[in-house]
Amino acid sequence: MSLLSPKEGWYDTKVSKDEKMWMVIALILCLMMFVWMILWHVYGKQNPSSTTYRTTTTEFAQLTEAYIKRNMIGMDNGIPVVRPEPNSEVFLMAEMWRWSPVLILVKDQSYNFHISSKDIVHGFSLQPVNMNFQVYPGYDYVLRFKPTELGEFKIVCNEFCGIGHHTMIGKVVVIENEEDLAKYGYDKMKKAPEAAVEEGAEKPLTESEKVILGEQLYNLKGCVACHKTDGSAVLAPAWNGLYGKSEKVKESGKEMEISVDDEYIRESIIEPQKKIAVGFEKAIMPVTPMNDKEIDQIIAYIKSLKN
Ligand code: HEC
Ligand SMILES: [Cu+2]
Repeated sequence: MSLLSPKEGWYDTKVSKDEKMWMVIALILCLMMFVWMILWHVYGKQNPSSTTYRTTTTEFAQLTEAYIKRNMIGMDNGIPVVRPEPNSEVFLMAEMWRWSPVLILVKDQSYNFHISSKDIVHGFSLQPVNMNFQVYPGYDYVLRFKPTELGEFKIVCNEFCGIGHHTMIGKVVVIENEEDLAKYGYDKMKKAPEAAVEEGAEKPLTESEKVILGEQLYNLKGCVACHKTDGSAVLAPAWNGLYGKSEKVKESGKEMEISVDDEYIRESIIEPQKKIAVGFEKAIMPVTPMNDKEIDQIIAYIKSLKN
């Protein structure tokens, strides 16, 4: 029972003319909106007509990581850079709090983007063109993507996703030719050799393939933070001209002279504190777990860096 009951017999009183008119107008509006809902989808470019697959966060993360490993050409501020072939399948993953990888696309070429999230809901928002798309975990959204403008585009997250939300900025770079790469500092990057990334492939790598992989590791594993290749040695010894050089090191306080060869580099990576380069006693090199193959590639890379 409500507080104020309507008058007895209200159900049988006639609806007034005004009221009927408003109901008809509302009905017409409803029908118009309903029709527009369909037309908007087709003409309004509001909803992406995309294919969507069910996936899991783990599966999508594995696919993206394998994709990045196969196609990356370098790093940009700690995020891998990928240069996909036109018309290929491209993986882009949202995670707390980054978009990975950075993509280099060619103007007027099409790509099939697969977008998903590694953790929670994020929003894909391409700026400044203001293209928006909600990214739910567990779904692989396939969007056909054809850049028609040159330049650098930012991907921001437009779904509040936690403390690092505002730092979640990705990048798409649209180029026309090879010269454009230099503008973004991507001209020196190289793609990993195919033989190196095929799972289980045991084809021996050539020296130059090892050098490319070594350079990728140098970026991926963070050696780049301390070791430079332009001769500057602020935090740690520079890597150019390092191989073959004779160097003063300290082992348990005793100074001695060694020559930088494969064995010394291997030891420096596995046990950084054993022999310490004189002049760098204060800085501490962290232990980075690496397997034999990776250490070989690092050695090849250091060897390739002449003065
Ligand atoms: C936090 C800074 C830092 C990072 C990161 C770092 N190193 Fe070092 N590294 C040093 C310092 C400092 C030395 C010199 C002292 C020593 O020998 O321990 C050094 C020495 C070396 C040496 C011997 C060079 C020489 O002249 O004696 C090698 C080889 C080396 N690092 C490899 C690596 C590799 C490979 C990585 C990446 C997996 C790496 N470092 C990451 C700081 C760093
Ligand atoms: Cu986000």
